[in-house]
Amino acid sequence: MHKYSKEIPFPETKFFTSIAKLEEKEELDSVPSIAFMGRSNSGKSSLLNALSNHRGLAKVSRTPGKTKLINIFKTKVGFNLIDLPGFGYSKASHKEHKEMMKLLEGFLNSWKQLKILFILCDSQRDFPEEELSTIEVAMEKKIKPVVIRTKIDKLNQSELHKVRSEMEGAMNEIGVPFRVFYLSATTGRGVGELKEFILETLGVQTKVSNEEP
Ligand SMILES: Nc1nc2c(ncn2[C@@H]2O[C@H](COP(=O)(O)OP(=O)(O)OP(=O)(O)O)[C@@H](O)[C@H]2O)c(=O)[nH]1
Ligand SMILES: [Mg+2]
Repeated sequence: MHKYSKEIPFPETKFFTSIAKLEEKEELDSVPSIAFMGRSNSGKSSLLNALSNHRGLAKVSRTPGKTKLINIFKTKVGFNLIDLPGFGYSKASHKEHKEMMKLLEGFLNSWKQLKILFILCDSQRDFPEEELSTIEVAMEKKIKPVVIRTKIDKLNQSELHKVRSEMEGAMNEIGVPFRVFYLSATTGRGVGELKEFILETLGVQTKVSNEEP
């Protein structure tokens, strides 16, 4: 049984490996995993760093399109975190975009033990229709889709309210509720709640007891 205390940093994450093609995944997909998907610059790498209390773990960049590989990080409590390449950045050619979307689609279709798909979206941007479709695809594949609206430190109360309404609208549109988190990797707001959600969903024990097993 894995044990984890909220007081220690989130599952002491370490970089494990990168793959450029799904053919390279070998047995990697047999480990329970959670993945972070979203447009380039939506804050995937920053969130990974915030979750693991490790600033330099995943590369953060002002230049969109920094993460081009599927980067896999290992936690000490039996599951992997996956930083997926961002898509939709302006400098990407049509061909590059198509290749990236194919890779992401293939990932959803083939990654065996994907437990949660986090779909990140910058709170200052509108939630795209394509992301709505991704939520539906994940649901069909019995992968739990969870939306994360990032960078809320940049919003005032009324703007945050608008983002919440937008997500309620999105749920009405697809007719099925899904979980949404509103957070900031910069201030840490909402990150603790997300950590607890991940550990709970993956069935990792969150309190260390003094009793012998
Ligand atoms: N203010 C603010 N900025 C953030 C936050 N999270 C990320 N950023 C900034 O947004 C930019 C992009 O962040 P990344 O984490 O590299 O984004 P990404 O989704 O991994 O991008 P790609 O690797 O290109 O797909 C960086 O300049 C970050 O510093 C946040 O919570 N608040
Ligand atoms: Mg990145």
